[in-house]
Amino acid sequence: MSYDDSGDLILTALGISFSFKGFFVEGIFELGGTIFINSLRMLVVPLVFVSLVCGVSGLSDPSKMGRLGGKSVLLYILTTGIAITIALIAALIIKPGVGFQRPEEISYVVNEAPGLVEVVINMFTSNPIASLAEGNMLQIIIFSIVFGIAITKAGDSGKKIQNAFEAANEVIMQIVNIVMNLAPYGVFFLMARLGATIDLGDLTYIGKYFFLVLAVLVLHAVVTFPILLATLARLNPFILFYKMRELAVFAFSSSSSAATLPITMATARSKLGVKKSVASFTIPLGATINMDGTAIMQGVATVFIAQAYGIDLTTSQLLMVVLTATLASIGTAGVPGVGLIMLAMVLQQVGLPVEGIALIIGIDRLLDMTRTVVNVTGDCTVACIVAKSENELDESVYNDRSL
Ligand code: DAS
Repeated sequence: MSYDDSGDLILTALGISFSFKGFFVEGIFELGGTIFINSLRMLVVPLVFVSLVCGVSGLSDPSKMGRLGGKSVLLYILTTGIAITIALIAALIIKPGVGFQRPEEISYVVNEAPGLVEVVINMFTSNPIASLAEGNMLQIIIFSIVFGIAITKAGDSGKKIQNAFEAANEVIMQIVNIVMNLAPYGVFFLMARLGATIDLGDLTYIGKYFFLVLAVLVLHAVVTFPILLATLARLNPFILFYKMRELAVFAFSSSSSAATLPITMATARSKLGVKKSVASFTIPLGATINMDGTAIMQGVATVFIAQAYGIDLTTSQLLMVVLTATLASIGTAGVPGVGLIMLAMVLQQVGLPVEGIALIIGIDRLLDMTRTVVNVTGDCTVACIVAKSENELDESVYNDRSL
């Protein structure tokens, strides 16, 4: 059984829990749900630390970085920042979680959010081991980036450390696979617990969350990317969408930017006319550090969960969400469900209850499929913009609709 099979289990879980309301809440479902949430949280620190060090030590390789790498990283961070900002604004306007009776048995104390200056100072750790142990994600992210850059400047010693981190990353991705394969059971327990603690009427709030995420995903894909393509590269965005149709289907069905990478690469090169010198750098980079769709889910989910728990997010907390989600996406590999693991980190960082994931995990599968399409669309968009700016885009290929 894998992450894909969550759907059937959800209906079963909801059916059981509505029929035995209250009976299972304290027992097996509570236990199973908590174990699954903890397994997501368990992954956050090792996944972010190791994949970020790998990501940065790979991309800041001087022979690769240069103008091309700088443009790509800037555009990827820009589009992800735009995505999460749109998501936060939309969620603050629509208020999908306001009035949602949060699960009674989860008590929650609002952490006093630090001011912006304090946030910046706190980003630089005095003890990285303590930061890892405490799960201070901004400190871990900054330390990982610095550590990754230092690896590239340490010659053979750095290469040895980089190889060790690449190996560790492989192992950690196997742990992610194990946890994701257990996801259907975790979703079952969480939905059963949720079903026993909320009223049918509350499901409308989850529906509002679901459709708001979808709406922002579509908005970002059909507005932000076309504007960037038309203004920065003077390219017809409709041609990009038309040529990405097979790629979109695979990204949707696989829910994995990483698995889709070979098709993304082939699409960029043979259908969009991006030359190999650019595609071979920007596309793998994007599959790793560019997750606009995921950032959108994290933005809406964070506001939704805060509203469901009756918490008003301060401006510095909202900025922290933008910063954390944007930076964290740099090192996160594109595999099914990884957005949920990163959501746990964002919630932790802004002091919100990670248990709030239980409110949205049941409908995350379809959102994961959709946001993966947005992630790879962003990768192709940036690849075309960078290639055009480097005169490495064959426009006759890009404009050839027969391809
Ligand atoms: N499935 C991830 C990807 O491959 C996206 C996510 O989990 O949010 O891009």
